Amino acid sequence: MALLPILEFPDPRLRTKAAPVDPAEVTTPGFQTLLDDMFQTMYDAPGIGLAASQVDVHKRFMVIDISEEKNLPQVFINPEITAHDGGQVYQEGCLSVPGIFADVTRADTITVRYLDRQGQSQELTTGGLLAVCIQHEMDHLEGKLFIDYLSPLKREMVRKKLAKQRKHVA
Ligand code: GNR
Ligand code: NI
Repeated sequence: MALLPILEFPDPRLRTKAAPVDPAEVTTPGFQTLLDDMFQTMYDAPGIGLAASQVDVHKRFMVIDISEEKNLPQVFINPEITAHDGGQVYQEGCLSVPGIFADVTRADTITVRYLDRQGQSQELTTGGLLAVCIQHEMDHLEGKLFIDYLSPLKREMVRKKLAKQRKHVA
């Protein structure tokens, strides 16, 4: 297994629209190893989700584990939201926008169709944090970041804060 480098804003590669995964690829050793590497990278970070786009793989899938014990890994391949209801506000963060947290409004309940890591078609209706996380990861697959929902003024504050953080690291 391997830790993968996570792309950080404003890397233009985070703006790539990801292409569908060929279902025949899902069960190949190469794809299964990539899933394991993404889980290891996500747990190490630590984070509750990781989209392939964040590790410079521009295909439509992500790994998620919102459990306390970090023992409920979930894989969503070629996800499609087929229904959504209501709204919820959650303070989001992103491994690609480190140190920044902001409220984002998203659907409260979603139904998502996807392939699991065995390549089997699944449908899940869920709410709360898992629904937030799925929507956040699906945005990555479209090249979208949670800070895109902020007002121009707040986004400018984020850009300055990140530039300052980087200056201190450098
Ligand atoms: O680790 C993460 N936490 C989080 C918190 C609130 C809303 C979304 C997330 S996803 C984030 C990991 C990440 O950047 N996934 O793309
Ligand atoms: Ni993110």
